[in-house]
Amino acid sequence: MEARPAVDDAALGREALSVLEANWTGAATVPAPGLYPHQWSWDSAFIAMGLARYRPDRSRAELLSLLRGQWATGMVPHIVFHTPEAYFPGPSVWRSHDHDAAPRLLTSGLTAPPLHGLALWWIYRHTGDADFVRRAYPALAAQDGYLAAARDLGGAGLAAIVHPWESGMDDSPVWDSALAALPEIRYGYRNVDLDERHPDSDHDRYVWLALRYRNAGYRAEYLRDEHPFAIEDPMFNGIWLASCQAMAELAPLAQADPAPHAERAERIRRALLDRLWDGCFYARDLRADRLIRVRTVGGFGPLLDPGLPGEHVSAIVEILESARFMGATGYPVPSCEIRATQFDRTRYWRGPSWVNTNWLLRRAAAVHDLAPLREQLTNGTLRLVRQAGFRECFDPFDGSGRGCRDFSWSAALTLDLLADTVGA
Ligand code: 2M8
Repeated sequence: MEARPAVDDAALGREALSVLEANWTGAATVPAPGLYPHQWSWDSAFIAMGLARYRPDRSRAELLSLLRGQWATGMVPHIVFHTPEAYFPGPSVWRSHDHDAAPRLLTSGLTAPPLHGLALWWIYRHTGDADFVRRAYPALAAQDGYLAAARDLGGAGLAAIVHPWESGMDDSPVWDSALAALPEIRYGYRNVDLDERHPDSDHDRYVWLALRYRNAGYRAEYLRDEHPFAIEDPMFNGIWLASCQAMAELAPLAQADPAPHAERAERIRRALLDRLWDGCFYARDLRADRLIRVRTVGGFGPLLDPGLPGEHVSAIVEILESARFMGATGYPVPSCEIRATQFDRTRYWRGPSWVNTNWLLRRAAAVHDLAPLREQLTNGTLRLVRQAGFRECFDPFDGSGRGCRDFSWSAALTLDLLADTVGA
């Protein structure tokens, strides 16, 4: 069922809820029927936040269901397979069941942006449910511990991603140079047949990287010493920082000490500024030991930090509002700088606008009291879904929908925007 453009906010809200109802499997919400038939990690965090004011029961269930896939190491996997539905790469590729630290549920072996601390805070803020905080807090503290212990591959306090899928922005041009440095692989695997996606050669490299990590037993030492892809990404770390701050506020409710969370947030901030800043935030390739100077929406991630110094806030907002990003497109926020040679308005994470990144930047605007920017992001995002429906992403110039339909985070975050607009 495609969500049709709605004529008023109440109808739009009902359509969003019906998309989420249709995508609920009984255990979790799938990102979209058909293309993504399992539970994805940061999708679930967005869905939980979007539902917090409408269906607090489902919001809590969404987060808990994802955490059932958490490994004993604290790692929250990027996919949890609740059903036998076909998807590539599925359980037979990841083989989580062969790993002692993995849970009984089948999962992938990679992680995803750690948005879940912020999601827990969001649920608490809108429901006041301290029991739920007490219940979910230990798992999220363990996730934080995992990132600090196993992913600080650069040794300065940032978490490194070890696969493009871990960024959530799979085809971003930021990964191009690191992928190009890998050997040429020809498996011929494909999970979807969409021209908007990566070329086959990239997809084969994705699979090759995942298999190398799996064959090394998902060991942290292997990641540190041998894995050929290790990148400090500003969006992943900006989200981690926001979750650490959220956990510092929640810790007392769980009779835990907030100080380690606050200290971690400060360490991430310092490392972001020391290692990724050069007029704006760039990702750092740890294997090539250099900044990757491609500006994408990922570079705005550290804006989620209320403690980001004012001069950095102004510099980033200027770029965001400039003709390089939302200043020139009709709709916020292109996923890649439109003047970059890699920009492509039709290709997944290489140009189109996404509801989740718009929502994160709107949150960042709220954190820094940037009311006009917040309003622009709210209105622009609502215009996109009103006109094109709950699509996976959108052409930033004409607002037409791209990727799959009935996409859960587009629906869920629309609900959140509507709740603020109409005061639900
Ligand atoms: C996309 O990622 C998956 C792999 O994990 C894919 O390309 O098949 C990304 O947009 C990611 O951010 C998202 O979590 C996932 C499910 O919506 O799809």
